[in-house]
Amino acid sequence: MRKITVLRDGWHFVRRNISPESAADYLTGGETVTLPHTWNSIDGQDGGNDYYRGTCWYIRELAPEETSGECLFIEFAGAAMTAEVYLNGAKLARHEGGFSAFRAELTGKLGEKNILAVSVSNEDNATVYPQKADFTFYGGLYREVRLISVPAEHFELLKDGTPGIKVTPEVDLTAHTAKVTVETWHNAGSVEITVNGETRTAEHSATFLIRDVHLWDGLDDPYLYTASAKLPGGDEVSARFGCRRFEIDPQKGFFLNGRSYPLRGVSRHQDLKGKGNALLAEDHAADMEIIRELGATSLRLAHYQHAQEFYDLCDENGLIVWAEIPYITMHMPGGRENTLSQMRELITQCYNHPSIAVWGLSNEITAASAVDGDLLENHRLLNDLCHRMDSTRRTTMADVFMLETDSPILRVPDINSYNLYFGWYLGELEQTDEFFDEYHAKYPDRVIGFSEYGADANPAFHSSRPEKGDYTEEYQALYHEHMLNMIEQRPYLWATHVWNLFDFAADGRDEGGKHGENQKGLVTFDRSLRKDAFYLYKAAWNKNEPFVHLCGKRYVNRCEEETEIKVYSNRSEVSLYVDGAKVAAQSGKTVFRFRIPLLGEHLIHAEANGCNDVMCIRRVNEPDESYIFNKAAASVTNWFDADELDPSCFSINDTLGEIRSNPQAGAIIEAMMARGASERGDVADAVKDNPALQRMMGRMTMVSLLKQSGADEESIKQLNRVLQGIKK
Ligand code: GCB
Repeated sequence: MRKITVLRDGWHFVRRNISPESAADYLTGGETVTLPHTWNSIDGQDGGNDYYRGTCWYIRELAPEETSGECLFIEFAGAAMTAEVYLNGAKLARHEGGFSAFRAELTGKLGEKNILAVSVSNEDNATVYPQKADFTFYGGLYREVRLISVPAEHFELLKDGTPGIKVTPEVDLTAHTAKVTVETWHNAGSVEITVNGETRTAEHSATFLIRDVHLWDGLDDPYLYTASAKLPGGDEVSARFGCRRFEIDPQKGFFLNGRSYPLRGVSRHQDLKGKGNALLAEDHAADMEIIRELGATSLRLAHYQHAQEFYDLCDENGLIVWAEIPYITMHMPGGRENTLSQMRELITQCYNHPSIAVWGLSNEITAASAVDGDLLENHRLLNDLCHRMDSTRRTTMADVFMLETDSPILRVPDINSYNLYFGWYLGELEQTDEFFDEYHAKYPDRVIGFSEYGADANPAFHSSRPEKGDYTEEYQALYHEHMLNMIEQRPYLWATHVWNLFDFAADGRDEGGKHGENQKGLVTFDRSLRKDAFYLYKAAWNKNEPFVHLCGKRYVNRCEEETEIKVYSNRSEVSLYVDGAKVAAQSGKTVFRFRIPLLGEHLIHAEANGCNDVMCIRRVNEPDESYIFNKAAASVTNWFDADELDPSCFSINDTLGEIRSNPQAGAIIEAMMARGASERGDVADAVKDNPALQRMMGRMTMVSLLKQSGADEESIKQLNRVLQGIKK
């Protein structure tokens, strides 16, 4: 029999590096912690890019009853980022990669007293990914640690954290059958494998035929089967699996079980305000509830392997998943082996999940690296590895917007996707539409998707004239209205994922009124508030729960004679009531806009097929300053147009490219832009020298770049004065 003991309590935590020999000294006194645990739950979320990245230790004495059994293994579900495991001072294992599980064997190494000491490090280095990315690299034993006691004859436990059983269902939609191959790894003479009530004895693997198969059919019916395997000595493993068929067409997008099934969804990071990445099962379940409410069909689980509990939830709830490794932003020549081992572990550990459709090779890897031979080779090796380990799934990668579409790197994965932030960081919303139209026209036979898009919003900020870069809830909503429409008109996009479902920690960021947070979430970091844009997607995607949502509930004080009331709903008719009287009704889809005069304080009520929502707004005489992030810039809208400019000299109306072509003017701009990039965190700072990005920015006027960066009035005027002093 297999016995699993979760080692939750009784860990002694040392917040610095110590020698393994001295670990026992820390069993008394000091800090005791309960797992899951991270040491960066506070300093990794408060901005400043100054969270502790170093080595810490977790020490625990194993009780005799915990170590019983013939063979004993220890399993770490996640140790971020590099871990070394010691038993009574002797090293048992080292593991590089903070997101995959690994195990070590304790059999034959146990003594009378058993002291387990684990060093965990999230220190920066040049070999273990991720090293440069827009999220906090929390350190710690942030998932469960378990002791697994098994008989002498047992399923394999060490190799790449394997579950010991691999299930491959192949569905024949016409015959309505599934051929299910079950492979196992063990040290016994034979194994009994059972699928769907049928049992076979085999050396290692067996094949079954399920007739009249019950399909795993996405959100509608995510039916799961179980395959189990048992050794004569009693050790047993099992895996749930789903019988489904995925197809991806360059013209028609994604197909599930032979029917068109557009993958429309969101990305998720595994962290939570105040807890970091040390999530409990209930935190994962609560996130899944929000995803179900949204009605997404797909999730991109970025940018690394997520917890097994979460892939399980995806299986159970019928989500279709993009899984990936943290090969991100910057290629490290010394990191090749690590990308391969992280991919091997991802596939080994996640293979059986029916929800997973694609393996992601990398994310924006050319943002801070050139496409050279080494980077290409690394991708080819990863791609081949995926195909060798899994012939049933496709590979993909998330390309950075400035990667040329004819770059050879795009030919490596089976299918591609782009992360595009036009209308947020750079450029206008419509450039997204143009990008995909051009790509699809140029490469009609290539599958293309939209792996990231989003805009930051702090729900404290509001405006009736939302603009790119203002961090208002209203601009985020407008941005997503555009994107939703763009996507609906392009069914060939094989998958689209909003960046991000939740705000998340990026300790290097300091913007939009918050420190250390990326605020592109549709829901706040603590999950307490759904921003308006959340309801836009709910209106478009959730087919089951009728609802109506009034936008702008937090935008109470409005300084205008007439105001827009915007309603998101998945019903086709919406009625609007002001102070109890019906003022309008509208038929339509998803977004309903009304305009009403503002006289004083009003009770607004929207109704659609019995669903209701209410809010209070009021007219004020002065703009509510608390709604404005960049007060200085907002108060001087258009001041510049009135200025008299000398056309023979430079001004902020010139493009960045024009200004740069002059050495004197160019040097001033260079220094200013470097400062701006560092406020947006590590990644902005690292990519600022990318040639394609520079080219794209070169075409924009200085004034639009400044507006977007949130520069204040005095700095803008000052820069203009300086530029006006430089002859063209
Ligand atoms: C990206 C990255 C993601 C960032 C995001 C952003 O392209 O892939 O990790 O968080 O942009 O918000 O800038």
